[in-house]
Amino acid sequence: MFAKTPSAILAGLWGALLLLGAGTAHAEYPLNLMKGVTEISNKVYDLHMLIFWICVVACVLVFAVLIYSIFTHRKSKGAEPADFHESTTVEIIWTTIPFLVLVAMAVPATTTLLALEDTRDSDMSIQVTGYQWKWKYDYLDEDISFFSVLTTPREQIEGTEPKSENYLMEVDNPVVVPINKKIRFLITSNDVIHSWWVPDLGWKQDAVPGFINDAWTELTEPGTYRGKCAELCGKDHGFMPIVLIAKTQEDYDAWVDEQKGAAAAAADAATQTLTMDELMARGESAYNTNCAACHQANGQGIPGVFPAIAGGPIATGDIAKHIDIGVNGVPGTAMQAFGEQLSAVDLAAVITYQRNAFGNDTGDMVQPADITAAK
Ligand code: HEC
Ligand SMILES: [Cu+2]
Repeated sequence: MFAKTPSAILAGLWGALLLLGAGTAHAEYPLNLMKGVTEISNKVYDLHMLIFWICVVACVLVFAVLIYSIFTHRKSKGAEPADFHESTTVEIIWTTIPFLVLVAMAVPATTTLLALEDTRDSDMSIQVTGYQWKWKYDYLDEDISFFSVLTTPREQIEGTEPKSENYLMEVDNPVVVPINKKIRFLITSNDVIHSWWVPDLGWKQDAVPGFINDAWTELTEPGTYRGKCAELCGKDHGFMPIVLIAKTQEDYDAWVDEQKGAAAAAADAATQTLTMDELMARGESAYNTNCAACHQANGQGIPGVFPAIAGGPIATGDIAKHIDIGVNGVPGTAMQAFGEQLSAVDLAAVITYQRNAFGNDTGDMVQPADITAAK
């Protein structure tokens, strides 16, 4: 049906691409760098445009001279090549001009880079830690600390439900900051290399285990800014988005109070005794958010990589060992220490759930106090 020469195939592919391009809205795929919403991101954009136009001018000039020379001095017109060697004038010219162009580019580039890296005199600091596959935020001045996990339901990911507007770009606990404050981010990782990237801020920063990188931003407009992990960090790399919400100082203060209230309530809840139904309901949702990425929603795991919880020797065996793995993880494996990630209530519930779901029927209940004791 089709001519199978390489050029015909290439032409076909090119045609298909053009068709695709024509069929999709241009606004969704802007060709240029985005401007972002901060002073720095605009500086980065301006720098990018400046360098771009310098390149355009250089390109036009060089090709103009080249094409003109080839055309006017071609052999068929009887052009005689010059036969001089080592023209000092030419050498000086072709060294000086590029040198000046490079200096003209280096000055604004360095200025922008220095401004981008200057985290001094910040008003507040947030430590950002990458985990497989979620982010943790510690507000160093406020004693607030939480994990931020993807909330897109598995059904949407597996395609059995239509995808929502913020598909794979939504989390349970967004990182909240006040506007008109210089915020310093200290970025690191707990396991592998991740990268914290919110395009509207104009930068991304690697999160490297054992290192602390810093970066800063100052937002002027309240709003929601979304981003994602930008370093290939394993199986669920595409499933650890970032949601940054900028609020007015007043709203931010209210949010801080709310967070402190929630922390107190969690401490309170850790002393309660829950019923089996309560534990199972809470456990199911905690399992789907925190464990299903590896052990799978049906508890079957992925053979050879993530052990099955259904009928598993730990989940149906020694309860103390199960709690220990939940709290302390298995060092050196992808099984993290959830003791510091989940509240005592959630961890008690998730372990109860694992022992009584997927056909496991130990009938065991784990209470928050058991978790606190194991920590
Ligand atoms: C990032 C992937 C990952 C996530 C998320 C994860 N686990 Fe695991 N889990 C593992 C791996 C890998 C092992 C096997 C560790 C080993 O080599 O012993 C494991 C082992 C276990 C075991 C022992 C199973 C057995 O029979 O050996 C239990 C129990 C367990 N995990 C509970 C949990 C709970 C509870 C959660 C959620 C709060 C969770 N896991 C989330 C990767 C994960
Ligand atoms: Cu990552």
